[in-house]
Amino acid sequence: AGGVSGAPAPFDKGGVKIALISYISAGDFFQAYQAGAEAQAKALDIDLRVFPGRQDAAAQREQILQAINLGVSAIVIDHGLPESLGDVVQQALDKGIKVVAFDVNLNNPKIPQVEQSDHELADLALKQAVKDNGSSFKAGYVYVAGFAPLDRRNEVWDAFKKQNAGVVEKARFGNVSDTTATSTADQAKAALTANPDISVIFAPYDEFARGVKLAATDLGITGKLKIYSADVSTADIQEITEPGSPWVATVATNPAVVGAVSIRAAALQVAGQEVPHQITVKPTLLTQEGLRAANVRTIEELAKKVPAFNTSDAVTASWIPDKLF
Ligand code: SR1
Repeated sequence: AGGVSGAPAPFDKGGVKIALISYISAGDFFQAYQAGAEAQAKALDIDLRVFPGRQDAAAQREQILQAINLGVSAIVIDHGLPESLGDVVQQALDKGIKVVAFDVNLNNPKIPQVEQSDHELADLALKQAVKDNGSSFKAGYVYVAGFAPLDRRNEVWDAFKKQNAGVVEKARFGNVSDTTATSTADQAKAALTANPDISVIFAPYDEFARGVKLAATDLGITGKLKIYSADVSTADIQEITEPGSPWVATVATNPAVVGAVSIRAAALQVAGQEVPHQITVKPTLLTQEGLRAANVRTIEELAKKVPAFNTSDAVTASWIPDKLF
């Protein structure tokens, strides 16, 4: 470990131990988030300890205790169930360990909260749905309560339905597990078969959208369905832009940038510097039409066409390298 030239202690020497503890690791979003965190950690010569998520609240608690015992200087908690984390997170804080929360509401003034502006994300997706379909349609909605980003997007969906009396939610389903897309596909198949008049699906998580697309393909109804989602990955871009795809728009940040921002928030706190309580990475609307017209096939190509996609000015400092991707 050589440290970062010009950085404050302890980053001038390097080798600062930080833990990244995830609730979910499967899926493109979470893999890219982790890759971004690793890239930012490498640039700061941080010894990043990654604890993989298994959708298991008890395992995540255990991992936080392990990180405390390892003597880490900071812990980044990526998703999770707040009710099972409060006491172990307090143990970390009591030991002087800095904590950052991404997409899990730990409701503690000492813990900066990172999010993707989920209200704006859902609002952009639903505005696009109205632009494409008008303000009267029969909808399917994919939602699982208890995940902070999905709950925030759900607030926008509830308000949207109140403001658009012609939008009727005919079916609600969803599953978050290590097989989210395929389990959601099974549920979507049942919902779409029972409600053949559904023409729009709001699926604000890319694994949900992938599941609905799978179901629509199996049922042979891709021509009469439009899917609006959150998140983006290279695999998603391919699914959105392929001929005849019902997945017509998504609203997304670059998850690697969100991972990098989370590590920067931890590093700044360890260096004794100010970090805002609410840290937001803004999402961008990506339509099928726009992606096809720009001939974008990968996340890298997207970042070249939309430079804002590859960087965030959230929680930066002159001593933190942030040209990572
Ligand atoms: C189960 S929560 C899934 C969401 O977490 C992140 O906020 C991603 O945007 C994803 O949609």
